[in-house]
Amino acid sequence: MTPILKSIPGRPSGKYAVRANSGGFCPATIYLSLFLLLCLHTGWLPAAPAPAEEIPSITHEKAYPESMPGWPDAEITLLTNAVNQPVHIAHADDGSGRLFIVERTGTIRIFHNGQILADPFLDISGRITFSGGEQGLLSVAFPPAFAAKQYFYVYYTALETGASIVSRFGVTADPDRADPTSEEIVLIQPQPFTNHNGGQLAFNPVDGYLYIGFGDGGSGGDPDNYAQTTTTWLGKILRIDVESGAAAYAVPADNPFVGDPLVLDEIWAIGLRNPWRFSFDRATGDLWIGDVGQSTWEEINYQPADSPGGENYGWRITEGSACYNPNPCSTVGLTLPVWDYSHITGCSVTGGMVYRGPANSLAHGIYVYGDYCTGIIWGLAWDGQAWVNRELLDTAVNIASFGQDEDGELYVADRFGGIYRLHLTPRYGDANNDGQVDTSDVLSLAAFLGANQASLSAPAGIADVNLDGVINAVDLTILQHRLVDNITQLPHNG
Ligand SMILES: [Ca+2]
Ligand SMILES: [Ca+2]
Ligand SMILES: [Ca+2]
Repeated sequence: MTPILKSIPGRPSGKYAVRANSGGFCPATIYLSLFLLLCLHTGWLPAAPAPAEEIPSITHEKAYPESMPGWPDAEITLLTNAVNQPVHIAHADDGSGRLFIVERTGTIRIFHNGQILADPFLDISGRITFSGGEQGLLSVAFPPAFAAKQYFYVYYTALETGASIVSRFGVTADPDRADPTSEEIVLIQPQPFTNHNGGQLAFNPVDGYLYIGFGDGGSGGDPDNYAQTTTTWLGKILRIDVESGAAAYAVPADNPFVGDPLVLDEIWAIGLRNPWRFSFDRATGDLWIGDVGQSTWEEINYQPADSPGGENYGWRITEGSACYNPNPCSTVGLTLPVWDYSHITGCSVTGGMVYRGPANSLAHGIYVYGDYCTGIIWGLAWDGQAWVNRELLDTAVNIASFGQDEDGELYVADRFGGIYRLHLTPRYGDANNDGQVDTSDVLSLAAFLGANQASLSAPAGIADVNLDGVINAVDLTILQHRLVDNITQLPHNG
């Protein structure tokens, strides 16, 4: 993936931002005038509403262009509510098709063949505390080649001490039951307060190392400035090697601060407040971090796969892209978020995942994330010049986590409810890729097919409304009939 210059687009206005070059709604009367002008200019004239066999002859065809992902239609469907306070969803990449649902209260449940198995995969509820709202069993991660290894890692808050513990557990002869007596502790991080524990574990698909997210230790405003203090793991993402056989782990030799006596060797990135859900793009290895803000800004951070690490994501100097403490501040040396949104729109970001599922290849590359409080799910993508953020769905879900299955399809965990499947379906006809199918798309498609050969904002598959593999006047006519003449339904999206 091309390294990205971190140009920060304007903040989202209202519920979501609209890309600067997107077409707005074009009333039919205005559209008709413009369209006629355009057609006169291009020499292509639309037929009057006509039966299919009289669709005008093809004047131009173009191969699919390269462009940004196509904004999808989104909906969620409940898979199961037979879970208690789910806060994480993972798969084992072992071909079993199982989803592992982490319950904050100390159990991991298996969702398989459409139901939650009666017996938990793991039950360590006797050794954790979840008395604080951000404490508990917070995530599970399966190492590369888990199918052969049959062990995995969890992050939890320890009973009595409240410390954060990362441990390894083995699976029994029954693949659906882990052995709670097999615990091997990888590391322990004492916690000064009960909140901001971070809690994400994830293996980087490129380097195979385990990444661990720690919050700033809690309270409010990071009173001890832990996130900018490089002699603590608090407020950091760590990168360690738990698979080389070294006990309990090894530090990769290419960690960014190895050899720097002022920084702990495990540290990969600093300046995080409460990285509640980070993930790696399964196709590229890019790292995406949702970092929960203090009281004003929620943020998304992006780290390309070829980064050597060592980024300072700013907290508590910055909250989102704004100065926090001190204020005013210098942002020299800081990596500011690629996107942030204010507490007008939400209150606590839940970082998500880049969509790579088979159900909608046109949407590949969109980073899907949400807000815990408002239940809004957004997509964030790079259009070649700027970051574009768009609301995909406004839900009633307290979004505790996103997850994906072995194929890459996405799921949503409701902290006070169940597990939902997130469906992202192509929005055929949205030629200008603004998230709406309207008459402005007819104009965009006509311009694309016309003599001036304008580029499409959407991946071409979106404009190929009859799915015959080419974009041509037939697609334009279908779209025109649907939207202007209101004669036919699009063959897709109803
Ligand atoms: Ca930050
Ligand atoms: Ca559109
Ligand atoms: Ca077509």
